[in-house]
Amino acid sequence: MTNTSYRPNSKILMEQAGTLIPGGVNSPARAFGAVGGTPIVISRGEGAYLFDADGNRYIDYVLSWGPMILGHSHPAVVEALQKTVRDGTSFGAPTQNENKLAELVIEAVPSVEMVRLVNSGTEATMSAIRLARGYTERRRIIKFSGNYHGHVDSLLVAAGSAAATFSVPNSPGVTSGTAADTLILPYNNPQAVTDTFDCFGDEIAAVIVEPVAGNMGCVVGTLDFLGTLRRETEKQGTVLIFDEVMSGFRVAYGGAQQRFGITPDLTTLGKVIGGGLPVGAYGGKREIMRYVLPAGKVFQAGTLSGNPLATAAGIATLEVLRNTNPYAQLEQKIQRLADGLLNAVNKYNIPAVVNHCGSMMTLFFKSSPEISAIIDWDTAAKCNTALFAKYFWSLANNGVYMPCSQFEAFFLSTVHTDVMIDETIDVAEQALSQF
Ligand code: KE4
Repeated sequence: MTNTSYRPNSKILMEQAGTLIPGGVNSPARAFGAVGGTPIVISRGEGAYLFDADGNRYIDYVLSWGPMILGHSHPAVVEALQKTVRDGTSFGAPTQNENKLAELVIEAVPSVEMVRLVNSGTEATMSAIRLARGYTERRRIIKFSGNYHGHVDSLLVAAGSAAATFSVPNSPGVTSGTAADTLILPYNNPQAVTDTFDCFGDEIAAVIVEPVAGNMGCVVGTLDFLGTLRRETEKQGTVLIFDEVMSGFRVAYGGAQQRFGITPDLTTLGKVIGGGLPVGAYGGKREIMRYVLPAGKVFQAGTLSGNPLATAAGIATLEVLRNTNPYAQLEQKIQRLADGLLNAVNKYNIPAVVNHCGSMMTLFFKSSPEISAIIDWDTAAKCNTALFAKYFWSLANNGVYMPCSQFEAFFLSTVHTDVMIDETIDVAEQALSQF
């Protein structure tokens, strides 16, 4: 194990950042709020490794919160960017790369017959919801507790007190009017879905769901739950949106919908399809997508949508994934890591479970042995976050960089080796022996 706890430059840089940027970060997920301490400032990435501003090396399991499935500075991506940048970075006009990336997405994702490229997962989910409302001419939407779909006003909501689970804002700046049309249901609860559709079915424009959730930690949607969603939405003419920003090209090349054989009406994507550059996308049935301006009347636009650099990185990434099909190998690696971590927690009698799907995973520190499984936000929220924080720092101080929250998933790349995984298990075991 390497001691990576000496980080004076991260401290200096974060002090400076704190005077310039709210909270010193351009996204709160990086602020280490859940684990305390000073965020680690990263200077570069290479393969499965990150190097911080003090030269410390870490095995990286955050992978930019999912995009870097090929690892950092993959030769194919670097070459594609170097080639593209010489010809200019953005024109605000159609380019061939946009057709190529659209083709790759359409070819890969079962539900997608047409696709619109945007710049982030948030833009994708925001646009998909607007499209579903425009297409159905209905206003209500359903989301699930523990699911995160980006900072879309209508989805920054918490379950209200009302029995009907109408929502209330959970961020200043989100109005009660915006929240009022959003219903929140418990994840992995088919009965709640059926009951809600019995009450509001023909008023519901869309259901948006993470088919494999990553934002309460990794929690896999059951076939019963996802199948109920598909049946109820079909019955009521509601648009079913699979938010595959995280699971897309991650749990299978065609995403969770390919893995589970359940086809939504619309799919949102991001992360992997940009190969580390800003790309989001929403796509689905031609019948619905033809409502999007200028083909239809549902407005959505973006200066840098489909820009040459981002599409070049996305194309390079998807072509490597399509041509090498690394998914079986990724599953073996994540199983190796899961087995090793479970052996370690069991060795020291620490109540914990591992959830994983494809190459995303979470080690949950249960608050008591009575909790048999983490299946939704209620069970996830009971986890021992103080223990998680201790675990996080013990790994971070010994060369293993995990997401800084119990309620995030971590990821493997195609360039994580068994040696790295075994080293990670050793570091984790050493950490857990101190608990
Ligand atoms: P972005 O706007 O951050 O590109 O995507 C939003 C989004 C939408 N849908 C799902 C399922 C997502 O996981 C995300 C973003 N994921 C978080 C990590 N849990 C991004 C990290 C961050 O916000 O910095």
